[in-house]
Amino acid sequence: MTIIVHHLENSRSQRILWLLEELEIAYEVKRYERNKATMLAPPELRRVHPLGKSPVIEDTAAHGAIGPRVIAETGAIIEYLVDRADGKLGAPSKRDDALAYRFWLHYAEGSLMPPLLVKLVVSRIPLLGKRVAARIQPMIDRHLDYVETSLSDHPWFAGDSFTAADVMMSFPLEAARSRAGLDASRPNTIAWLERIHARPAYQRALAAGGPYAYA
Ligand SMILES: N[C@@H](CCC(=O)N[C@@H](CS)C(=O)NCC(=O)O)C(=O)O
Repeated sequence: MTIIVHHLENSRSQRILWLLEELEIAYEVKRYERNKATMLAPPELRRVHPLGKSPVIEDTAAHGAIGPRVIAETGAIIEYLVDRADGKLGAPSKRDDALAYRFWLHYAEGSLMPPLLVKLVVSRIPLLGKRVAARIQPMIDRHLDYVETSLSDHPWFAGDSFTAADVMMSFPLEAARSRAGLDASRPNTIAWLERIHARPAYQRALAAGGPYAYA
């Protein structure tokens, strides 16, 4: 076992378990629970990486500055694992598909997650929260419309084949379905969610990671 995944319940790290299953790389899961009041990660995660966030992986077969190599940030972990698997599920060979692959890999955390997170955080503020959250929804809707159109002429984000870009896009779209109005009015995106959830590797990752609220 060379990869240890520091997996926070109901979080972005579910994607890493799924990718490891798709790539058939053996791994061990260290599961952490959120603080019930604040929803933050427990302090133990800071002992693995100073940011104390999830996902973080340790590759015990590779050495960093001190001890096993530690990698944080979902996109960086995904690229690391794809490289480690000799490019499996990485950028397609067709130029346009390769550019789309890179785009979605960055877009998931760089553009789509921020308004979803802001909405989640402000909606928890008593009184004004719901009104502020409503002002953010049009911004999210524009993203969801863009995603819906992008999935209208091919089944996967980087074209005709499933890639790690689909893994990267899973968490924001699962979160959007759960709390930001993604529903059957965007059928391409819902069909994509159903396709990813039907993948055997996705199901194995669920079993490995424990309860996950967004599947
Ligand atoms: N952009 C980072 C975000 C990491 C992040 O914020 N992770 C959340 C889980 S979804 C977390 O650890 N939250 C708990 C906390 O901030 O204490 C990534 O994709 O890895």
